[in-house]
Amino acid sequence: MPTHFEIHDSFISEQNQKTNDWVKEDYEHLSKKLRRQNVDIEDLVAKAQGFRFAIPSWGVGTGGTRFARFPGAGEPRDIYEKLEDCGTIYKLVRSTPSVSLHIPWDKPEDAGDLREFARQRDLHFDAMNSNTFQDQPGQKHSYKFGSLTHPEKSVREQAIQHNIECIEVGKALGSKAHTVWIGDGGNFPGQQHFRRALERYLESMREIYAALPDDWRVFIEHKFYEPAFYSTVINDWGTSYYCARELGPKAFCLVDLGHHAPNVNIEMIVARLIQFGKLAGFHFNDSKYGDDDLDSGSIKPFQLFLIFNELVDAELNKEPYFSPAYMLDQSHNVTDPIESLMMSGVELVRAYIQAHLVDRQELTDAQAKCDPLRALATLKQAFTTDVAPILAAARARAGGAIDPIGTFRASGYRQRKAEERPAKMGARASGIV
Ligand code: RM4
Ligand code: MN
Ligand code: MN
Repeated sequence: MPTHFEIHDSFISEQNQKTNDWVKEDYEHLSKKLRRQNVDIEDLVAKAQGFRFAIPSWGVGTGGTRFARFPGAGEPRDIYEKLEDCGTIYKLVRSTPSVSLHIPWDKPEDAGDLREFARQRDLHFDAMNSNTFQDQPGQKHSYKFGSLTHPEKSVREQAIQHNIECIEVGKALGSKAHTVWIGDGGNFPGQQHFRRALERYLESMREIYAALPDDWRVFIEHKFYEPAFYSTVINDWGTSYYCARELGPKAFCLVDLGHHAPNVNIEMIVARLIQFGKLAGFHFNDSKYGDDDLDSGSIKPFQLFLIFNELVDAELNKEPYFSPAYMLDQSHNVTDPIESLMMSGVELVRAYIQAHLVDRQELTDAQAKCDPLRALATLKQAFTTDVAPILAAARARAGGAIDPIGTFRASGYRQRKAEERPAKMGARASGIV
């Protein structure tokens, strides 16, 4: 068995020594500042350490666009190497103990073996993801004109069986949720009968729902367009909510940030789903124009904060059925995926902690007294507080890196992986293409 390069805990703590003193200084300063606001910084460190989110197996491979993919040296070639990279991310940031698998992209040959491999890296498996938006070699029926909503029963049946198979694989891996995103829709007016297509979706989903174990949830992921450019069957949160209600108590609505038209008020959608007890969780990413799958917090950090403001408000209010599953769903086309995922993850925790800094009493008063500027100022005060020392302390105390990207680069991990992982002839491209 060849040895695989790993970043050791001792290397991380050595690297941390370089900046430890500054972090301490900044931490003390922030601690004093927060005390004036009656906030105990230690509570926030604990909150930051408790925030957990999953890495998608497809996110550690280099992504691409419709035009090209530019693979990076040393990228993972199979699910075991992907888990190695996920383990590395977890070591450095300490907030990503789970991995979400896309089937069949990362279908394990031996689920028990993969589960053990993950366990050795302190990882476990988050939601499963089915794929009926492309055809696989040897597949009997094509999804060219749809899957769960296809007019022909045999095609729908094949797509249903695929989803049930995902649940079976997930059971063996210890997963507890299944995410269904379909690309079904039409490119031409008249191509589909809108109501009948949705009826067929529900009929198919009822069969998938029936295959869920008692302690599982199913997540419906909506998306307003792409790959269908005229109409999409599960196009918005309203449709998703309707379906989740029709299906039953184990069905919830998943929000992928990139799946909305530009300028849509996503935080309000989040609030609605919380209020209706149907928020499944998130696929975090950022976007400028469409499903760009850019890094979280890179384009609209204030929007990310406002979403977390709703989440923290629900957390503090102990809203019923509020148990969101968090995941990054991004495509890294021009960066090292490990670096992007770490930086994006830090942005999630940052928004979460900043949202905890919102003076809720002040906000409620401002709302009651119809004072919009005071309300906005209350939010802005939290959003403009630099919480970086809290995030660094949370990571470092858990054994992670003060500077995850600097430490990753200094370790030479990617170069070592480039030696260990020479390109396989005929290997399938990883990442979203
Ligand atoms: C879709 C959607 C799904 C993801 C695929 C790869 O746009 O976001 O969640 O599984 O892309
Ligand atoms: Mn997604
Ligand atoms: Mn997407």
